[in-house]
Amino acid sequence: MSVGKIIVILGAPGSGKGTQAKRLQEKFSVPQISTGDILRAIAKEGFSLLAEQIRETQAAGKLVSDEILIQVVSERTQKEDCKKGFILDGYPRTLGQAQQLEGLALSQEREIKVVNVDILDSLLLKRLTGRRSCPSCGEIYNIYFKPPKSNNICDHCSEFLIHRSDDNLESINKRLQEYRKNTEPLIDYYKKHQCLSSIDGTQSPDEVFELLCQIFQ
Ligand code: B4P
Repeated sequence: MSVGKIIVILGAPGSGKGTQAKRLQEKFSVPQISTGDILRAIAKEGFSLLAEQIRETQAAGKLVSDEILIQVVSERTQKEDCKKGFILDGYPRTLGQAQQLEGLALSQEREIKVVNVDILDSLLLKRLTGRRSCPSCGEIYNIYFKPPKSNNICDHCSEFLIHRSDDNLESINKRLQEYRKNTEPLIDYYKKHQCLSSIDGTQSPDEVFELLCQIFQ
């Protein structure tokens, strides 16, 4: 990956953005910035109005406001570890966020490269309801496709795995609606800006990773 780039991973909830962004982070030694993870961390911090707002919004499967996201991303991308570039996992998700990202890229003199992970709706349900994650190391499992060796325990740090509060049928339907309305239009937006590649996300995690490496090396 050439120095200084901003990699954006677009895709429906459950398309595998987080799974792949974590692997890319290791391969290219640039940080994965998951806005979902950052928001969950703020929500866990305490009983502030902001934490409560985020907890409720995420659990309902709605999008957190652009104002909050713009602040979160600006702060995170100014950190020292972003100097060589970074991977945005789950950001932008609205046109307003995409426009803000352009301003950020311009001010940091960086190029934006976007990859869309394409997936069939029929696969999303099992991926999301089956997802479990480790609260300590962040490893993502799936009870159907990638179960941990020992039931509900992380293979790496022996922590109990978490089932996210938004990985239930009602929130998943809402998240898909939000995706269709706010995020899917970004595919055309980035096509027009000629910085978009698309890959088939229905394949195995190893095969999807191989496709991504071909794009970014
Ligand atoms: P996120 O945390 O970003 O989560 P996601 O989109 O649901 O999942 P992802 O696509 O990363 O799937 P994963 O790799 O885990 O967002 C959660 C919420 O945060 C949003 O609803 C919103 O409220 C808020 N939020 C975040 N960013 C925001 C923004 N910019 N603006 C406003 N609000 C924002 O994979 C899913 C499952 O599939 C896993 O179990 C995995 O093991 C499995 N899997 C992955 N790849 C596979 C493959 N190739 N084959 C089989 N299984 C696979």
